[in-house]
Amino acid sequence: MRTQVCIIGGGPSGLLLSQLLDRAGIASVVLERQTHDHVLSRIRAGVLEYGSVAMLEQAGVADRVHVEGLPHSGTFLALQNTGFRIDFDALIGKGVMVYGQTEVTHDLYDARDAAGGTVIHRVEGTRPHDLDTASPYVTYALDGAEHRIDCDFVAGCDGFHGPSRQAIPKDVLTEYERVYPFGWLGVLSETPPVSHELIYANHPRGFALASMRNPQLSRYYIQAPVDDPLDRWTDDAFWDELRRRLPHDAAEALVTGPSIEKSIAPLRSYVADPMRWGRLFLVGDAAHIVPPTGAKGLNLAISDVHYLFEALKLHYAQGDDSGIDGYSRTALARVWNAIRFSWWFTTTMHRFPEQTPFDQAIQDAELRHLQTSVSAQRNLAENYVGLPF
Ligand code: FAS
Ligand code: PHB
Repeated sequence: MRTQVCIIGGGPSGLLLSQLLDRAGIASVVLERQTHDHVLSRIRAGVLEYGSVAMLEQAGVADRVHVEGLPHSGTFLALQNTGFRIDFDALIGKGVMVYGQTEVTHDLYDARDAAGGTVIHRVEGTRPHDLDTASPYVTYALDGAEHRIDCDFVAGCDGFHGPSRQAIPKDVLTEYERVYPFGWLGVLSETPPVSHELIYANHPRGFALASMRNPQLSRYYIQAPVDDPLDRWTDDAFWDELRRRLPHDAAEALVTGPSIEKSIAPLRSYVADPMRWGRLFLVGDAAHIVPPTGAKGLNLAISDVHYLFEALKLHYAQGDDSGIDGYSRTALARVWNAIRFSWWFTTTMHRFPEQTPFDQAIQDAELRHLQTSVSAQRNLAENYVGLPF
């Protein structure tokens, strides 16, 4: 088989890139390790930056976002059970859209199917080859048969554990990493959200987040030891701990119910540089990971797709490789802004095991400054809703 762009990974970044390329008349094939249903079973991100919504509009997959998505013009922060609001709209005239990654992926799959796009599921042993030549190719196995796809470019949209980043020579790649000494215990429940906007709570017992997916589906998180056995956290234990950490009015209003999903996710910051090697381009989690505190993971993947799509369009339409040659530098500049914000928000809102009374006093001062300073609130708002591409 031959195509112009071979995309490894059928998550949000791979599917979005394929959809955009298709609408620009550029052929692509998506290779996905899991089944269609497995990809759609993942419960992950919940907040879309305004730039991400614009990208979904550009891809022709934003109809449902504008019907079922929840536009948010602000968020709440809380310090020791007392909340205060950051008004994005008043501060910077922009907001975010609450719409689950699962739904984004659904919409992208529907669009690819409608366009007759090629997404090959259940592939095994996917590997890119000859990336430092003008004729790269990708091999994979499906149902025991070996296959090869010749292409012009390979997009590594295969997440943190995929093969693409591994294909970059170790002496070329620089890796930056910070692993946080805690995880997020997340619960999904068919209950009405406790607040019409998100609540990020800093508490002496640990961080908590009240989020949602729709008016009947709530998403909550509490900071927990990343190696905590999940069976330690009964639903009652989770709800009791969440109440202790939320602002008092939210704790009293909390509607609890059985969890329909419960999991603990580790937190890390990670960046791989460069994001391009020869004809290979790393996109999304294949190149970087952020702690979910700033709601940046999915949004960064979408901004990488924006830069790579524009670069490939320029190459095929005008034979101009300035976008391709500048992809890594341009994408990484925005990645590091999000890495910094996510790191700052994580260190400000969580309890660290070795935290001293001085560290605690600094967190309190940071949050009190946010509560009273318009410039501090504006800085948080412009980072949270998303910096321009
Ligand atoms: P993805 O990991 O989504 O997709 C990569 C795809 O490549 C997968 O479908 C995988 O099956 C496939 N693949 C892997 N290896 C392959 C191979 N060898 N061959 C073929 N295919 C292969 N972000 C937020 O903003 N907010 C959150 O709350 C949040 N919560 C998260 C919770 C968890 C548990 C995790 C893991 C991530 C979370 N994220 C969150 C980040 C997440 O949303 C990612 O940023 C987002 O999925 C990135 O999209 P992709 O880059 O497409 O990678
Ligand atoms: C979510 O709803 O899953 C969510 C929202 C905001 C975050 C992280 C996760 O910062």
